[in-house]
Amino acid sequence: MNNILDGKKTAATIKDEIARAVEELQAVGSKKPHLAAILVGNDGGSVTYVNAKMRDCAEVGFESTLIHLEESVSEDKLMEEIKKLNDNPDVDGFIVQLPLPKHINEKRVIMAIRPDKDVDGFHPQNVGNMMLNFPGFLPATPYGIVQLIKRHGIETSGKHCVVVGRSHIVGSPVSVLMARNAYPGNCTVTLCHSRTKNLKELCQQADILICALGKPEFIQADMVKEGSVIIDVGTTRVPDSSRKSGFRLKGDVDFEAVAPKASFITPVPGGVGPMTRAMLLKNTLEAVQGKAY
Ligand code: L34
Repeated sequence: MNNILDGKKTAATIKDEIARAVEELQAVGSKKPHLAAILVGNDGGSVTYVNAKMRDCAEVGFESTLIHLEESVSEDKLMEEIKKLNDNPDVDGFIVQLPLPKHINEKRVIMAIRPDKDVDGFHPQNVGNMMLNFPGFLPATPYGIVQLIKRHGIETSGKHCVVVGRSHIVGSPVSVLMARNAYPGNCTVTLCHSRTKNLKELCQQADILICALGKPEFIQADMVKEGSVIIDVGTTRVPDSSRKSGFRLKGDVDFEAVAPKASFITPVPGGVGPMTRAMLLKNTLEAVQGKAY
């Protein structure tokens, strides 16, 4: 099929660009960009994603540091680690992988990260900058989605973009980016969530449908418009005894049924996930280049 939005390939191109920028930085005597990640506990998905992020760093010539804390770590101890990274001039950017264990106040954690090192773009200062179209860090998944659209030359101006899911890390910010007076952007955006009454009808009206709700195969063929662009953010692990791992990843979209109707569609895996990781690297490079702050 030639309507695949290949996130893996696009992410590889972006990583090549970043690797070249790192070489240029080093040629003028700058140090390597340095990304740190704090991982709390052993959630299967989180461990996989953070390890992949650390591998990505090596691939593009970044330095990386993984701080792995036990599930039972106290909030104060986590805050101490954040303070150390805030104060460490060698660290250009860092993330605290979510979700966090229930006993930790996520809001307090996000508020503690220095906005100019917040390469996840989760701090209210970066969220506000995004809303106002000021320089700052864009959250990696929404940033990856708009890059995927841009690098495939997909028209967005005047289109109806329907976003399903209003999370702080995907649905809400991507709805802002798609509505901005920019390219990609200039969409009429409808943000749908669990209380939306006529979800199916709204999805059927979408020129661009972005699904980020985490329910495997929620979007069926009869919910999408012929010729629409389908962006699937879901990566849910479902049991699969035929796999060595015992599971496989499923998106929010029934790919087999929906793909024939779509002008473009992202696969899972190999769609938005790799783009998320590439844009984290991009933000870290931008932190070094002083583009955001
Ligand atoms: N702080 N927490 C923070 N920042 C983030 O940007 C994230 N996110 C989400 C969860 N929590 C976070 C991620 O990193 C989701 N996410 C993420 C990152 C990478 C991938 C998926 C989700 C990814 O690489 N997916 C691959 C498959 C990986 C696998 O084999 O499991 C894919 O092809 O979709």
